[in-house]
Amino acid sequence: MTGPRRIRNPWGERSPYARGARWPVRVDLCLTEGVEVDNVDRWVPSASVLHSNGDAFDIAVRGDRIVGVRGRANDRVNRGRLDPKDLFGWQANASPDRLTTPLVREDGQLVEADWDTAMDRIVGRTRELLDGPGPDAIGFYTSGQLFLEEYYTLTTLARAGIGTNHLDGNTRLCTATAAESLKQSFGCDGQPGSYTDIDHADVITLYGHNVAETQSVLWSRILDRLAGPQPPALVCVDPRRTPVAAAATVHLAVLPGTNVALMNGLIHELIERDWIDHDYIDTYTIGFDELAKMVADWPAVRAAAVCGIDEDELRLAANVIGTADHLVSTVLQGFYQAHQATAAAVQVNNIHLLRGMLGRAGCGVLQMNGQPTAQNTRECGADGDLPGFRNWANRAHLEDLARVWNVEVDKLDHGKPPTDVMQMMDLAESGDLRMLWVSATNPAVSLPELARIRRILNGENLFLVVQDLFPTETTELADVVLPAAGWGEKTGTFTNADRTVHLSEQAVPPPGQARSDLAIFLDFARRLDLRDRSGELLPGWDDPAGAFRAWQDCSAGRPCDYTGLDYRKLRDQGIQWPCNSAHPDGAERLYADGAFFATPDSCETYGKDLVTGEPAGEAAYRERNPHGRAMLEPAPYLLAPESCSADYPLALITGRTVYHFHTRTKTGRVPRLQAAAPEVWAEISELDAAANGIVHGDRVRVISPRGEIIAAARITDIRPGVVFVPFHYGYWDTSDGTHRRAANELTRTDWDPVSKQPSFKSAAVRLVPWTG
Ligand SMILES: Nc1nc2c(c(=O)[nH]1)N[C@H]1C(S)=C(S)[C@@H](COP(=O)(O)OP(=O)(O)OC[C@H]3O[C@@H](n4cnc5c(=O)[nH]c(N)nc54)[C@H](O)[C@@H]3O)O[C@H]1N2
Ligand SMILES: Nc1nc2c(c(=O)[nH]1)N[C@H]1C(S)=C(S)[C@@H](COP(=O)(O)OP(=O)(O)OC[C@H]3O[C@@H](n4cnc5c(=O)[nH]c(N)nc54)[C@H](O)[C@@H]3O)O[C@H]1N2
Ligand SMILES: [Mo]
Repeated sequence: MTGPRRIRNPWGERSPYARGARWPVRVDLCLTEGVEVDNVDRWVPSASVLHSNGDAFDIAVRGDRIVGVRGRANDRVNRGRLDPKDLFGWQANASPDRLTTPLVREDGQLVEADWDTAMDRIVGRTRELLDGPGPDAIGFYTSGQLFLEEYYTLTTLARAGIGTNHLDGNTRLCTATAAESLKQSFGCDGQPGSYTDIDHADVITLYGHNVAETQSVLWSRILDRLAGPQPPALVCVDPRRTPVAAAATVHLAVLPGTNVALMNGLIHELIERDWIDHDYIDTYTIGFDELAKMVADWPAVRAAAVCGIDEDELRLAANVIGTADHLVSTVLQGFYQAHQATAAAVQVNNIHLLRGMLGRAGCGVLQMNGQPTAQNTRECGADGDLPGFRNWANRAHLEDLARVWNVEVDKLDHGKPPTDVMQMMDLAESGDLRMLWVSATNPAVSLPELARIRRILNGENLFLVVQDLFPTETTELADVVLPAAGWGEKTGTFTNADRTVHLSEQAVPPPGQARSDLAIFLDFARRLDLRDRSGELLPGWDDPAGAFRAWQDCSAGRPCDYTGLDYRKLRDQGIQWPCNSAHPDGAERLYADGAFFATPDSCETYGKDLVTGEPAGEAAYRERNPHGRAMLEPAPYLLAPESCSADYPLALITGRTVYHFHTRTKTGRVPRLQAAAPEVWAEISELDAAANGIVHGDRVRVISPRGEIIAAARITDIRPGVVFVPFHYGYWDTSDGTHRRAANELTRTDWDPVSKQPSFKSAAVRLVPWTG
């Protein structure tokens, strides 16, 4: 077994390579004690579901058991490498406390039941609500962790079958801003760049992205470039000294919530120093004058003062970015989970448009995803979007979708955008939403302001269905719990952050009576007898391959065109969409030709106001962007809504460690990973520790206006004034139910008005030594 070495060194050995060369292969392997490569029964193709990188590997199987994993040497994403979660995460599958039978609530207790009983309760309640208040009383809250086939099935049954507008994914918490920023700038979702851009870049800029811990194989790629000839310069924007910051040429440790001020300062410098590509701007974009006008007020001195950084450092970063030949930028939660999330992320796109750094090798923007299958939630319309990046406000797009599903268009047309999960929580709170079906997400830990979320999910008038692998804080609140088959126990496809599609095949049977999410959704649709306009079953498929084919039809001619893919091709290697007759082997980059999916007839959105989130409407868009160019969009900097005060003097930010995935339902059950980070902690600066009488290792109370947690103090070189708490730790495994460890006890019910993504990285807190 690749042992504890990789716990201590998550990135493994270096394989240096030169600019423009091919990233060398390094095959990582982890097998159970006593198992060798040559006594494995079979290897089953798959990829990681513990982040968005899409690391490809084969699952080692002996008998009916998963006994390890081996990275795929030929895959474009990882070239054989695996990160610690990839290496050990599969061990959670065999955990003894998997959910193996459905549970239903009887006299206040969850008790074991058979599938008929559980499904009859759900179908009974659905019928009752459809006959009464109608489809708007029913909501679905899904994930970024199911498979494409499952999302497309859920979308079909929810939107075309039941006809509700209330379907969203936890992608709302994760990559809603990635999607929204791409829509705002390029007219449509779809990652412009490719991971191979890393191989060619001379500058890599990471905005609020701790890639070293969150897509660590991608960081290995960057480390290997740094170790080779002609290494790239790195610019890191993060209040903490992350491993990325430590390796960076320039580290801008901005105050939380000041990203837009920083971006305006950087763009000011680029324009003032004329580090911009006038031809590109004239030919391919609109909006330059407005942007130039906005940033005119943001000289480095002002931006640096707002961000709490050194003016010369900001200038240096602008110089590095402005003089780059091949610029790659990545953006993630430090930008997305803030009050001006979309506004800030759009400025990164602006830099690439201003510098003409798009659609060429080494010139890519990666508005990153986080979850392994978040891209598919968005593509399939299992979030607040419509399948195939269709525009909810464009009647022709709705008609086209109605044709695909063979239903009446009015069933799909709600005259407003699909409901986001924060709005669903409001609707449940007000009593309008009466049934919520949660699949593959743990909102009782991951949504902001948990005291409120618990109250809502516990509400007497809300019928809560939860479909998971394990008992969780959320299943505890459910009326019906459905045991699901997980990764390795079912077949399906999923797409990573650079549009690479992988196939994950069933390796072993699920435990007990657990069933795949696909089978559960289809069972529900059949029991409800959902039908299309011709009286045919809806969804009209019975298995993953059928769902995939139906999705291919839905994606045909759309930007995310899957028509050229099939399971057989994907068994060999990951392939990037679009994959169709024009691109039979997939497409490395989008927008190579400056042709954006932004014409009024093709765009996914008519755009929103970056301050208010107000949709612009079709007429305004047609007038503004008749030829479908990329859009340079300015944004004013706004103060974060909860600023520090005498009572709450510190800024709280939250995030991740390399060893855990989210609410730890998997990684908490993997001994090596759990041992590496067993308890919640709070990172604080030496200055703040001293001011509060705290020593490294002390237990401290972290208190916000909404709640408090107790965490072990870690004194780090985080910038003074800021506290970081990982959000992984819920309360299900603490003996005392009142002992709260979840960062979201502290966070606020607030979101970016454009993407509706909650601002998990902005709250004010105080620290008090714990004496209990
Ligand atoms: N190990 C591990 N990997 C994961 C996951 C996991 O749970 N564990 N989850 C996956 C998922 S779903 C996601 S979304 C990604 C997330 O991946 P990342 O976005 O890289 O992770 P985070 O730790 O949430 O946040 C990134 C950084 O934002 C910084 N930050 C906080 N506030 C601000 C701010 O105001 N401005 C700026 N510029 N930076 C700020 C934080 O200090 C933090 O280092 O990771 C994926 N990969
Ligand atoms: N404070 C704070 N809060 C945050 C964040 C932050 O940075 N700070 N980040 C946000 C982000 S980016 C994200 S992505 C969310 C993540 O938040 P969640 O989605 O709530 O976290 P997970 O623990 O991944 O929950 C997924 C659940 O699905 C189950 N599951 C896994 N695979 C399957 C499957 O195949 N079928 C079924 N039915 N169930 C399955 C798992 O057991 C687990 O219970 O948290 C968000 N919340
Ligand atoms: Mo995420």
